[in-house]
Amino acid sequence: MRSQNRTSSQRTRNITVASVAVAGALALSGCTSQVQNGWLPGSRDTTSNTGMVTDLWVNSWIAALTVGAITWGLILWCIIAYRRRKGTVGFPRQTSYNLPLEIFYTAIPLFLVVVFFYFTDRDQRAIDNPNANPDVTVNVVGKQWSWDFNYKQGGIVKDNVYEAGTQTHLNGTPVDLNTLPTLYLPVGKTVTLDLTSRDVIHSFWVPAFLQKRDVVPGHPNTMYFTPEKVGTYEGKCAELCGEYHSEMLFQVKVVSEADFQAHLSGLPKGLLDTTYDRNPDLNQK
Ligand SMILES: [Cu+2]
Repeated sequence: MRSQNRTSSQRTRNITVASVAVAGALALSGCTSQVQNGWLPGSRDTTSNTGMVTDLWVNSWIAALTVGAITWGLILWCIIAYRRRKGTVGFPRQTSYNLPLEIFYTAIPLFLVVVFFYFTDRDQRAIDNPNANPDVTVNVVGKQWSWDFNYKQGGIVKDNVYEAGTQTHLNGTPVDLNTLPTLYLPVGKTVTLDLTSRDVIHSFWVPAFLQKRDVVPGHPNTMYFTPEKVGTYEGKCAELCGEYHSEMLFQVKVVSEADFQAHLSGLPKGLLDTTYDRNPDLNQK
């Protein structure tokens, strides 16, 4: 009896040491910004929405891992505490129906789903809340296989101007970033993107902005945010849209308002409207 107690207390000590080591390692790794960011691209102040999206992502993982750790712990405990011991014969005591346990494993997952839903819905509403008077409105047009950017007059944009993107050609050598269609946005200004397509379904995706939205012919979509960090960000089409889908690359440059105005003044006047659409359904007259 005595020796058994000693081994079990030793085991408890070993488990305690191991848990402290694991918790310590986790706490230390928590210091890096990459971990705090949940391994998401960009940083939490890239746009007005990235902080919110990062928090939702990281906190969901913390909740999921906490539940996971408790579940794994209970599974291990059952395996060890109720293992078959030497000299046991026959089946263990058979039980069926345990009402408290059944209520527990129905109520807890339901509670989890409700909590996840609440926070997701709250953040989604905030992110999709339209800008009342956006400083900049750009009609981003997806087309096989590039993008057009129509800067619409209004807010701080003085004239209708456009940039017509041409397809990137991936041939095994590094892409010349300077030739990519580039969407310029002024830092700290509210931006509304009207997303439309000339042909098939595309998807506007700037990974660092943590927002992605489908670009659907005949169904305009919208994206709202305020870029908060000057920089150059990679973008791509995220919806398989045909043979050269992977060449549908673009850049977003977040610049000062002066640089933004300087860029706009160098662009051709007018808008590239639906004249250039080639949606087979819409073209049939
Ligand atoms: Cu596409």
